[in-house]
Amino acid sequence: MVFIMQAQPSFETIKRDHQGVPVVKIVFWGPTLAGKTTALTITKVLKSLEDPENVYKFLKLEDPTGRTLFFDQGIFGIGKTSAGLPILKYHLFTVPGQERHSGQRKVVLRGAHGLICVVDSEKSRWEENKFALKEINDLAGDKLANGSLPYHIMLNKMDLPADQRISSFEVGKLLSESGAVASLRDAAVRIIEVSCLNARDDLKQLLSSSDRSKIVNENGRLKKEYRPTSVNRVIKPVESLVREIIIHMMKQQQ
Ligand SMILES: Nc1nc2c(ncn2[C@@H]2O[C@H](COP(=O)(O)OP(=O)(O)OP(=O)(O)O)[C@@H](O)[C@H]2O)c(=O)[nH]1
Ligand SMILES: [Mg+2]
Repeated sequence: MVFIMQAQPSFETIKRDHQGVPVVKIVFWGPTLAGKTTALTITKVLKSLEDPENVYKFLKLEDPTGRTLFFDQGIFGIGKTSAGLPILKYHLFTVPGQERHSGQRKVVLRGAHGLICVVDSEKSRWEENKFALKEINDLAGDKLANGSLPYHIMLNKMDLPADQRISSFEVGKLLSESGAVASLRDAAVRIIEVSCLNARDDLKQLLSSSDRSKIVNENGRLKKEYRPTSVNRVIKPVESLVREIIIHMMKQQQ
């Protein structure tokens, strides 16, 4: 009898910070103006409302037109050990989407454990989306298809009128044709439709809510059930990736 050993995809090693807390790196990828910085900012605002002690760093580096220069970053934690440290930290980065910044994107991508590809649903941005997806596919090699670099696709700007938007199906087709996913079905489960604009507006409305005592707990933290749905959709890919990376981590330790 012949046994065929299947090679385990090699997952990026997880480093620990100076206090021994494991830190995972997640990168927001995508063309300029797709909404990467906006998505990171929403994550930061939500985390500051729900779990402020677990917000460690937030930094944006923009040019005068608001486009990212080099990268933005935020470091957030999960839970708390008896020593008062988080169980895990996740370090989020955005790449600068303008095509001329390809060198910086490569540097930012190095060592990533997870990826969120932000796709601009505006029809006129199809070529820019294609360029960004092709670039990540070329850089990541077979890591996307073999699961060693888990990823999600955030199809942003769903607030635009339907006739001005590309559909999830078209993005899925592009993904499966590029070889990043095994099939259209695989692509479909990785795509989430969001509107960072709606999420931002809903957060603003929540913050101006006249009855704050109802939405916060005894420590003044926003109760999870009051997370607006639009915001939940923006946060979901990060939360799913963190879960997937933890599972990888545990498998590797076995
Ligand atoms: N209509 C609409 N506009 C959005 C949405 N999300 C972001 N924007 C706008 O799109 C523009 C670009 O957003 P950014 O988050 O700065 O884009 P980026 O992907 O970080 O761009 P680079 O830093 O150049 O790579 C801003 O004017 C945002 O307000 C959305 O869901 N809908
Ligand atoms: Mg940006």
